[in-house]
Amino acid sequence: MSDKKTFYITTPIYYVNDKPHIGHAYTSITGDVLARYHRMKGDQVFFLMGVDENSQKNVEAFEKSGCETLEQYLGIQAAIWQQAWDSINITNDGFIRTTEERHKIGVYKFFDLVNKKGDIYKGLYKGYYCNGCEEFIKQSDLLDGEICAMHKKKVETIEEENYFFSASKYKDALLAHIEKNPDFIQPISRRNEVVNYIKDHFGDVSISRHFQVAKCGIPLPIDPDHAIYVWFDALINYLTGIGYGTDDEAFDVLWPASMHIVGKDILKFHCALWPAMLMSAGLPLPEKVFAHGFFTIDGDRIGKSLGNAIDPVELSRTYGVDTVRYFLMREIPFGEDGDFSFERLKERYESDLAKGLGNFASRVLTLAEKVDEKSLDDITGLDDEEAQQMIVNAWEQYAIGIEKVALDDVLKTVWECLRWGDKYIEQNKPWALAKEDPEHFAQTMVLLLEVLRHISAMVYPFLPETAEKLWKLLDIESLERSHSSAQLIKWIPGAVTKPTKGVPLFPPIEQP
Ligand code: ME8
Repeated sequence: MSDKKTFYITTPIYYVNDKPHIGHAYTSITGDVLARYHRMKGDQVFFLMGVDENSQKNVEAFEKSGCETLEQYLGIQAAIWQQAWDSINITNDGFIRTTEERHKIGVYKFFDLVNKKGDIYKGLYKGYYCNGCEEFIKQSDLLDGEICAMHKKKVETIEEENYFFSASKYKDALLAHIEKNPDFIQPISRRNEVVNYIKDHFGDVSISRHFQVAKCGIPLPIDPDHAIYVWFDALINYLTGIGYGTDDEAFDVLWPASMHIVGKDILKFHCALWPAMLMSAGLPLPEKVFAHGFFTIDGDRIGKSLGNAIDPVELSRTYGVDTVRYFLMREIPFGEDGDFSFERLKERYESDLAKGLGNFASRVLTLAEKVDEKSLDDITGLDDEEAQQMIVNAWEQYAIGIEKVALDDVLKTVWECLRWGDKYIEQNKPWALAKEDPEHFAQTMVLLLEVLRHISAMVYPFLPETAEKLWKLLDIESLERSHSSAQLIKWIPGAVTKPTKGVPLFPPIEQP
């Protein structure tokens, strides 16, 4: 693990017109796994999340909500989203709402720079608008000439006088940046999609809507009858959430972001419009944008209208927070889409968690309790080269997987270690050694406890509750509290001296 550095990571700010579903949880948990990993590594981490409030769809939801004011509705909804993340153990350091004053201050500062650069002009927009995407759409992207391909709904036809951002000025610079920085768009498989979009479709962008149609939003400083278009406003959250315009010192430490995590649906906003805006304002670009695939439910798109959205908070109440986190992280193959089904969730709980991790931990801890306490830190004569190498290799693979955000691969690596441990137990039969050769038995258990200690650290970013339970059973301090995490990946046989058996980590689930 490298020297301490700053790691600033973000998720999209979600619309609050409904409560979170497992698709949002997937992005948020991905961010959390990376944030926790970097904290464990000793980096200075800032993990920003938030909510996108200046959107017409929030206004529509408010009108149906029975709340007295939009402000009241947004306040209730913002709290619901933050609480949802707390309840699935998401450790975001900041939470930004785009109706906050600090956001408005930063947006004005940013707009001023872009305007002074000569990149804002007034023009006529004639075309199509999808409320679901909050986006102006080209006819060539519509199905049957009038249907949004993403939301499967009829788009609005509009003709408006709007303010535009001269995004096309930055087309060549954007393409050059992507060419020069092969890591900018991740996974690589998505890069061509963005390059083609920039070459064929990227042009000047309307960045305002008249308040008569927008109904909400931050007034445009140069024409207060207009609201700043939601995407132009929303993207700036990545700056205002860390102090842009209000706390320059904090901002300078953290910007540019190490990584924006987004779903594939909003990749082009983050890899085309956003960098063009930053170029115009003279700010450095984020290091990476990672776009993940989408979850379907039993093969269908997740949607309010389909009535199939699964609440991650309720799901966690039934199956456990770590189960939900594990399942979502394990089920989507790197860069692809994945499907959610309760059958798969239960299968993975049984095979990977109860029979896999839970069983291995219980075997090791039950046997270890039988060793005379004094012998557990005696490592003379320990033949552990193969185990040590296995763990060193696993950490290497782990770090590579994290770097690529191939989190399912990272988990596969951890489960390889478990399998190695299970095989070691089968081959060395410690229960027999306990009777025949107490010294060899103690050495075998020293080795297995060290493997389990490493596994507990490896699962921590994904399964924080389980890791905490394991640390208690292993009688080692929590990584977060101990701040000695640089020691983490070292092979230290004898580190565990007072293990206890405890209760099963993954007991049978009580069905609802
Ligand atoms: O687009 N599978 O907000 P949003 C995986 N406010 N991830 C999913 C998903 C699914 N089925 N459904 C949603 C917006 N997501 C804007 C963002 S950022 C400056 C502004 C996740 O509430 C995924 O991360 O529609 C996707 O990009 C995001 O939720 C869209 O959330």
